Amino acid sequence: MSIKTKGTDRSPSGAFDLPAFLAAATEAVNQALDRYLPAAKVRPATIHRAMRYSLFAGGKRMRPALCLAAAAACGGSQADALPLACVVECIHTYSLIHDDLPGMDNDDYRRGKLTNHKVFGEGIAILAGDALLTQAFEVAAQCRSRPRYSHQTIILELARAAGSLQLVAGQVADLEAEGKKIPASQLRYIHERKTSALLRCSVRLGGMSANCTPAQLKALTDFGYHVGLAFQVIDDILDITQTSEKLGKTAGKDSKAQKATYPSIVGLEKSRQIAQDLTHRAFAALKPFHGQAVALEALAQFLLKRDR
Ligand code: GRG
Repeated sequence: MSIKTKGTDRSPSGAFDLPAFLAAATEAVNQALDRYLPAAKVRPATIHRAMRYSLFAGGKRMRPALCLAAAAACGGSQADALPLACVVECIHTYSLIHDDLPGMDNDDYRRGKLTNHKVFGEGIAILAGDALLTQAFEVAAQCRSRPRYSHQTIILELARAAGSLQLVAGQVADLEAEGKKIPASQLRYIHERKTSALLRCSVRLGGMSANCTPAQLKALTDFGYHVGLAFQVIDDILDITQTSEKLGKTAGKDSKAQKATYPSIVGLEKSRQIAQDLTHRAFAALKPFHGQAVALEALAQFLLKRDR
């Protein structure tokens, strides 16, 4: 069955119905994640409860939605994209659990709830992150390979996005930049890795699940890169313009931790302009889809306007 981005996903006015798409994607992803993860009672129950606690804490599921939307743009099926949508959410959740640890950002709240280590203790939180990262590769190894994309290609894609040259590199550079004045080029380096790498990987994996052409993969890569950068600029803006209640995590943490952000370097207005420009570049990347990438377009617009 192909992913609906036409028909029932059209609102009565004929525009793409993003809320309906997001609700259906979230429901499908939550059900699939529930199937992939060991049940909370499975021994050792503590680790499975901790993994599930953060995974089902109410994240926005943007990476899975991007993965499913990319598959739809390439004419793929939900059944083929869903495992990879779950994989990117497992890696994302692992990174949040570890980011919140006392040795990293030391945060008490995430996704509107106490952070994993506050509930389960530091040791179990570290292990819950480790187990979610490993779970991601277990699920990826069982997904359906496609003529152009073998399991090896898919697993390499994930390992590179999550490894010490991308996601981990971003976190290292972020930690090392704390309390320092860094140039905008270094901030871009951090954002490319800590945020954009996994978003770009999400859309690329969606495309791969649909056996996309090399030209489509290139377009998705360009789209994911720019949406990923915009996502982080918006995240920095929200950190200073929204409340902790709205964000579900401690607001104002960046300036408190003397973190370099776009607003701190170029100001709020210029940051908004940068986020808009990056989103326009993301739209431009979708040209080769000739209007077939409606869900990706709607998601990029939604991410630019998001308030949490
Ligand atoms: C620990 C290896 C390692 C990496 C951590 C994810 C991360 C890197 C740090 C968390 C802080 C941060 C600002 C990361 C950038 C990505 C980002 C904005 C994450 C929040 O993503 P959302 O808003 O969160 O999609 P939900 O909870 O909705 O899934």
